[in-house]
Amino acid sequence: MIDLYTWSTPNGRKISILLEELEVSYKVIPVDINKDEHKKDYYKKIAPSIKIPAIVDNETGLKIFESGSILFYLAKKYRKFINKKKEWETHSWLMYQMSEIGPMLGQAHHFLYYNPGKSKYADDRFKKRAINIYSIIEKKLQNNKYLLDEYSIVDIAIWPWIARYERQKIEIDKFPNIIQWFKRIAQRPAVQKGYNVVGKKESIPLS
Ligand SMILES: N[C@@H](CCC(=O)N[C@@H](CS)C(=O)NCC(=O)O)C(=O)O
Repeated sequence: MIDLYTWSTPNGRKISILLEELEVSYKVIPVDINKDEHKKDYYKKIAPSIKIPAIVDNETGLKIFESGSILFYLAKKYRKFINKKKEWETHSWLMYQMSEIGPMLGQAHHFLYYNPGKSKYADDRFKKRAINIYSIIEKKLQNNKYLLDEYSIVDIAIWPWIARYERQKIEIDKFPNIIQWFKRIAQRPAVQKGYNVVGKKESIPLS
């Protein structure tokens, strides 16, 4: 049994989607970041980063934080959603998601959606970075159903961030490959289930 500490955010959803895909039994422990529940002492012992998501694997006793690390751990443990022949390409794309896609699109949410007009410099910077990210993904999906041939943890890591394209002020019609890929993944029952395991129910866009 896996304990999943999470909230209804793109990083949190990555893990509940993968756990649903793996059909592993898991328990959701809500950590409402809007109420600072991630700052409680008990949680800092699980995630010293003081961020969601985190897991505790009760089988091994391991505590794991950072969503990319959790995705790798679970995919390796259950030998699914990671193509052995493409393990290092999986690493590269996952690192790109963790170091660029998540942080930059997160900043886009802060400036373009929650605080538009507060800083023209930041608005311009993060809009440009967001468009750049979408252009890279769009190109990677040219003639490909999934980012690495087969559906993998790379799709699972990126997809919940694309679900927030409206907050990032992205004109999604300019990215037809992304739309097709997004809809393809949105149809998966595990994705639909894993999208709403905690917090207020949200509908999946574009579906
Ligand atoms: N790199 C981390 C980022 C985690 C992260 O930023 N989590 C956000 C929610 S998506 C959070 O806990 N925010 C609360 C805070 O920063 O105080 C990961 O991918 O796990």
